[in-house]
Amino acid sequence: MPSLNSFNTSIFPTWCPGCGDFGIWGALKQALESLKINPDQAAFFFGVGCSGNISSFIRGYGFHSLHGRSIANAAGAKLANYKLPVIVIAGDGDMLGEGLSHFIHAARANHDITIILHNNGVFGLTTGQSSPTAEIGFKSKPMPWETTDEPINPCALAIMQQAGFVSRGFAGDQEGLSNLINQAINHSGFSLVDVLQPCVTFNPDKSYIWYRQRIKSVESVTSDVLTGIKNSLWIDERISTGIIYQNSRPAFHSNYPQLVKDNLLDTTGKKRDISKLLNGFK
Ligand SMILES: Cc1ncc(C[n+]2csc(CCOP(=O)(O)OP(=O)(O)O)c2C)c(N)n1
Ligand code: SF4
Repeated sequence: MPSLNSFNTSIFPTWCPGCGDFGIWGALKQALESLKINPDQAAFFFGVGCSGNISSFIRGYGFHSLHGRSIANAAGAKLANYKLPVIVIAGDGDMLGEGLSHFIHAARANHDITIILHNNGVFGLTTGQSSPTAEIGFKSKPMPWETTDEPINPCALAIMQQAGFVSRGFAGDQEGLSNLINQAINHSGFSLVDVLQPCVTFNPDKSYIWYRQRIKSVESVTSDVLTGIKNSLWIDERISTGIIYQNSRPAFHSNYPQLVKDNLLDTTGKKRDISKLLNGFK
């Protein structure tokens, strides 16, 4: 039986004091513990950023991807072993910038992977440039001119593609967030947890108080695309949290009997001799 400590490594997080990533880290460990998933029973795929640095702070099988490529690697792992819970952890810059096409295609294919999106409106690790979710008017030290681009709303985008499970959580509500992550992992199909994550250093205006004044639990989950998109929008100073949209579309792998009948890892893992291939690199 896993405990919260089962997922700790010998390295304590290097995030700035007060960073929302701490809450997400705690919520993830809590969700895994409640699901009784041991560190060796899931695979984590990390983007590049302060968020992706969690790779050093969470014990488990993991792959630190190239910038923007965590979803592509995660989808591949799921196809090779559909029995494995696959969790992607990345920032809004990584996933909605360079990685945006992977996000959209994985959502429309409904790959059975869980996305934990650290949404802080900035490229944190590279000192606060505006990310694709920054609101119009955002300014920071390395971005002295106001952002004029419309922000991307990852929940609306995922709903538009009829992803299976679309939710939004808050890093300042560890209990609620761990509950969302738990349900996202349990969902068979693409599951998004868009986490409102204060970056206290480079986006101090979007503080814990700022979010607390605006977040409101969504009244009910819907499977209607238009209602889901409407509920996902940041309107009138109100940001909905909770499970915003859910459907029962089959997950990508379950459309392919050959993947499900013989799990690729079980059938090919033991038999293949790759020495010839490796010798080619000598
Ligand atoms: C291919 C490539 N392009 C750019 C970078 C530089 N880079 C590193 S982290 C990062 C952005 C991180 O922002 P985000 O994904 O929002 O994560 P956060 O640090 O805010 O958690 C960038 C642009 C890189 N490492 N690799
Ligand atoms: S720069 Fe921002 S996102 Fe990165 S660790 Fe510091 S507070 Fe967190």
